[in-house]
Amino acid sequence: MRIVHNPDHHRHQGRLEMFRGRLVPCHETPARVDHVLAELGRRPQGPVVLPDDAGLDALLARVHAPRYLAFLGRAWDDWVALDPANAALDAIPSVWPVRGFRADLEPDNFAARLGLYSFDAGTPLTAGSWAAARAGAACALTAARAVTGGGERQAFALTRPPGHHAGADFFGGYCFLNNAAVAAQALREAGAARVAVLDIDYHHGNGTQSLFYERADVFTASIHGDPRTEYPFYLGHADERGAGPGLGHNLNLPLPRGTGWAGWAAALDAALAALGTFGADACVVSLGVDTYAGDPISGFTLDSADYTEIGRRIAAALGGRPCVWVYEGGYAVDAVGVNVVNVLEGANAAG
Ligand code: OKS
Ligand code: ZN
Repeated sequence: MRIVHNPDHHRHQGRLEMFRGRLVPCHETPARVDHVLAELGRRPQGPVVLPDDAGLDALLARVHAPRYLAFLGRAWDDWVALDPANAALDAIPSVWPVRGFRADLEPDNFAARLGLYSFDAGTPLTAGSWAAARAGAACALTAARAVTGGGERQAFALTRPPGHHAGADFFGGYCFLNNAAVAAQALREAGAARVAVLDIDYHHGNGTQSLFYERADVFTASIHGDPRTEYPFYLGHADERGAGPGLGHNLNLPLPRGTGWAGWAAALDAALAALGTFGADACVVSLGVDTYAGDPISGFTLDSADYTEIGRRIAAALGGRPCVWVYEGGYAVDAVGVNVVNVLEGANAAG
């Protein structure tokens, strides 16, 4: 398995996120990737390579709205232009257009634009966020190329910030660019007629779901904490099955907070059966390890050994078809290295 490491991930380093009336230290830290890389040094799973961004900007424009990409590319400079003192602060939105407001017009005011293109106050935008996120999308693209003519069956995009909450024109949930969607689109354009995205992060992949909701060529499945009680709250219910040509091509498997291995593994088997029925030619896995019992912001109770079995089951179900693994959440920093590499080890053994 080829590992594509984002060398610019540390350039995104948010300081504080809004949580229940307080600004608290960000959970989504550079250590999350550093610990996985360190564990890969101890238990190598394949060559570690750097991303290649050839063709990336055109591909990004087929996943995200061009005006959103333009906004992200200059957001930091616009933030500092508001007030030079802002250079010492992260940009955090505090106003949003909800139902009935105009979303077609881009406000001249930067704070208003920041709200137009986001859905929470937990995702600080920093001086290096765009560089880190763009290099992360390049990792996803490079991983997709590795499994489509690049001589590998599996590849892992080892990157942060994560991506699965980011939609066509919005950031949130620590995500700016949807790396899994970039990989899925790249697999499609490399010739895979039917691509599946399997999201096993604790949180519903609302961005990924919305990007492919009306498409018949990309099947999306997500196993996650029930949005009635869990972030991102406003999407991820079982009755969301796709629309138009995509009807029947989205599967949500929400599980109650507290779910352990037995319940979670049954959902995984159901998702893998649905992928088989769909007839995916290639797969992208949004690999969050915030399903771990020790995760500070999540509510499932998987243990480290379970992750090996997850990798094994997914790779076995794919039967050698190309698979791109993309790092999403996971905040028990002392355990994320072991848990992620356990998945990759299980996948390598079965794939
Ligand atoms: C409120 C808490 C936000 C939770 C974000 C979850 C990010 C994640 N500030 N998504 O997969 O891990
Ligand atoms: Zn998550």
